[in-house]
Amino acid sequence: MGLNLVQKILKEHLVEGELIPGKEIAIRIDQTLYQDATGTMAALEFEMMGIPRVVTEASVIYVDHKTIQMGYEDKDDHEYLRTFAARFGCYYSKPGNGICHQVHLERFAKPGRTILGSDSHTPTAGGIGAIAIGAGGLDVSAAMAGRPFYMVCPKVIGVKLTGKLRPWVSAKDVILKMLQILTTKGNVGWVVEYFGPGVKTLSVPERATITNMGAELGVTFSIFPSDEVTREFLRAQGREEDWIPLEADPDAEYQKVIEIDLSELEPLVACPHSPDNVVPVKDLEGLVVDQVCVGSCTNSSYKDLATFAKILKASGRRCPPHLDVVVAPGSKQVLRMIDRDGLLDAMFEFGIRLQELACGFCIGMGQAPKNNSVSVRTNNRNFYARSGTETAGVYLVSPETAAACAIEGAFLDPRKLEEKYGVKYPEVKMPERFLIDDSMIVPPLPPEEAERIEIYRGPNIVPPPPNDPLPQNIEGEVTLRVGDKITTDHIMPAGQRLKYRSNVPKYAEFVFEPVDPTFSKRALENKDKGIHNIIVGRESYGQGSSREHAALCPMYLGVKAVIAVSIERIHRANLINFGIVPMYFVNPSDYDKIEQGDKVKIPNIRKALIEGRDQVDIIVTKASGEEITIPLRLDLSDRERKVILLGGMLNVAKAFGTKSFKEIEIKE
Ligand code: MIC
Ligand code: SF4
Repeated sequence: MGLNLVQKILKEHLVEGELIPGKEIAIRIDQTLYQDATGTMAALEFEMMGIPRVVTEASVIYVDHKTIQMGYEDKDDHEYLRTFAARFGCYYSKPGNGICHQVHLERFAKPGRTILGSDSHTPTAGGIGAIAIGAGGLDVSAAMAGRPFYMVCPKVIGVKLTGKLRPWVSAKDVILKMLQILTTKGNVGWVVEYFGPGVKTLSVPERATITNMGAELGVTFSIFPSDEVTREFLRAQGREEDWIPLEADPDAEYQKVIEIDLSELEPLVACPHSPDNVVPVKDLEGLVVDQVCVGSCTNSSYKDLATFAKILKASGRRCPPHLDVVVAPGSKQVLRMIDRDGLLDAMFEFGIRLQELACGFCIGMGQAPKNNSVSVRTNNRNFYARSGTETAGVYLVSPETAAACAIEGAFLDPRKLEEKYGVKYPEVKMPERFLIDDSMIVPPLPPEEAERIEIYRGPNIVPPPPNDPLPQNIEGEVTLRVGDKITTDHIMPAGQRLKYRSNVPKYAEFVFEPVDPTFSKRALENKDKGIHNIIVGRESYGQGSSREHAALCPMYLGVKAVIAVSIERIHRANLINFGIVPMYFVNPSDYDKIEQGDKVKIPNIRKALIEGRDQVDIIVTKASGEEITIPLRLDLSDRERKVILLGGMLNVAKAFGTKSFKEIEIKE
């Protein structure tokens, strides 16, 4: 039997284990990326590992999230990262150079490589034929130090693309269709591989839009073949030598196959507050729009912005008075090219507000919409409160639909633009040569010079707090009980709070702020009294971002276990990395038996982990005094059990350096 593309690249990089879906494997990592919001903590963790220099082909640090700089904290963090990069042999992409995933695709990603990034949208680079995975900062730091990355050998969904997108329908609609089919729940342990005749009709940035939002499906990564289209993209980026052809064998097999006929798709929109809440744009026509935001790592390529700008220009209209149209190009390359082509001016003529080349509105850094408003955006997440305004609804669309909404001031199916405003669909060709300017990417220093660099540490740089090994018994209370699809934006809000990413005690004050602002204080009080905190969730707990702070800050507050029906992949790995036990209901209906405030005892949890047990019983005491026993599944690999027993990955690194897990023995 032939191999699919995923199997081929994994096989090349396999360090431990066998390629059997569901079994834990370890793979070698070629490239890594940090961004500034997760990178400061990850870099501090790297420093604790005591490695003199990164060992990867390329490790890049991007400053793109914390660029508003209200107060000294953000710039202090940038300076820490800049000097860290110089000291340890990383590339440093300066603030203003662009969004990590867009720039990485343009300048670093290569087909056939493995890329690990401390950001959940790292799979964007799957558009170029790389296996690109989002992970917690600690895992990325370990890869920079030469440790392999551990993951569950994935099951592969093959998505056969046929046909060709019709005018006004674009890559965003493909991934919104995928979200409609697969939803954001239940895809842990899967990856997506695109194949079929439709692939060649999509440019690399379009493919990258599709792999980018694979993160919203909850799959570990998504990947496209590397073909002539990939070669042309790399040639236009001046890096044809990075190209290799890569595709599945003709007789490759997939665990599941979905077929999408591109020519049958229509413009789609994801409604608040979940990226899988997808309906056709035509169903919302007439709904007044208050804000349109174009950009983010999903749709900020040259093609996206050129298409958007050309539509605005062709309409000959001006921005309606009630509407704000915000544009954040993805990289300096994109901005300079649309400027060169006169398209920036066309957008200004329409009446846009230009934002910095950064994540910005996507992560709630500025542009918070007004209360109870409708915000139409081309980014990838519309989670509750992420925009910075709890009462606003965010709708996720393509650049074409964003343009139609901007012109109309209300929802409009972009296919109606021709009839209503005389706008013909603009054909934007991929440039033969992109404008290449790497002057804002600082390359690594040679080792002799790097050793002399002193790392800058401002007062906001606080090393990660220590954790104790797992106690014999967990005894405490359900400090918080939440429902389905709790995202890491619920657990650890970004936006205004982002500046505390390198200061855990301070950031921990905001854990679960959008859900229950009293949580942090209550948890800390329990911790001071020796009462363990336990969180209970339902399905898809920990969706969304890779921010390890959603585990690290709860750890600091004394959270010892998270009990849920299902937990998303990156968050689960982060919990383990910080010594918190992820546990699952054997009977999902037992969720209903637990209430917030119930007392919980998990006797001999330490022993259970040492013995490698799969299931434990917990004793829940209700306010009435009634006691119930609930069975929970553990589902941990041997390696994961060791990490938790030792109190997290930092303790492992401190005590055992780069020793393999097989050599680590824990007796009691
Ligand atoms: C996001 O889109 O939520 C972020 C901000 O890029 C995060 C990383 C972070 O929280 O810093 C992600 O996607 O991993
Ligand atoms: Fe930045 Fe938004 Fe992309 Fe996250 S999803 S990396 S915040 S642009």
